[in-house]
Amino acid sequence: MIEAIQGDITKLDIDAVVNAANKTLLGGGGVDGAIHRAAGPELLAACREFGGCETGAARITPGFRLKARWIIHTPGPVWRDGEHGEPELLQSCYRSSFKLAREAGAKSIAFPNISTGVYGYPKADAARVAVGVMREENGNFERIVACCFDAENLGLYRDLLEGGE
Ligand code: AR6
Repeated sequence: MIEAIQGDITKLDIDAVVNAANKTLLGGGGVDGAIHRAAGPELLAACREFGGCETGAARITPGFRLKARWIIHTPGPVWRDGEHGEPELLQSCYRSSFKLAREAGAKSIAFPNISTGVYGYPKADAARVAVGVMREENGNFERIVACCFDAENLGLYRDLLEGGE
């Protein structure tokens, strides 16, 4: 099942949470900062080992102090005008994250609306990309969660999920 909820992704009781990271994987603001604070300093140490990550790719670490068993880190595209491969890169973030989750054996996974904060991707367009890939993967997971920090995002995801769009 795919569901949209409103809440803090760091608090979820779920197998895997996805982090909207940057290419250094060394933390930052937004959901990335919240995940690093909640998971503890071991997360930064684990992320250093990767030596960074390309936009649209993903890396997996343990969840450390989170309830989640795994954290999947994916740098989303910085929005310019939509003509610089942003939709394809964003789709690749979701596909790469789902692949790592499947390989790890995760049955439940939660995503923030990647790239729509600091990186400026229009929220409705990003949610449409997210839900498209979530539908492709729905059969491979027991639970896929769009974890929305704010009511605006919650409304966008609920409309997409209810509308069958
Ligand atoms: N739980 C769920 N969603 C959240 C949370 C949370 N605790 N906190 C924020 N969001 P952003 P980006 C939502 O800016 O645009 C960082 O500095 C937020 O409302 O976190 O991909 C990284 O290091 C928004 O909908 O990520 C990168 O440098 C969504 O998460 C850069 O920001 C994504 O917003 C990545 O920018």
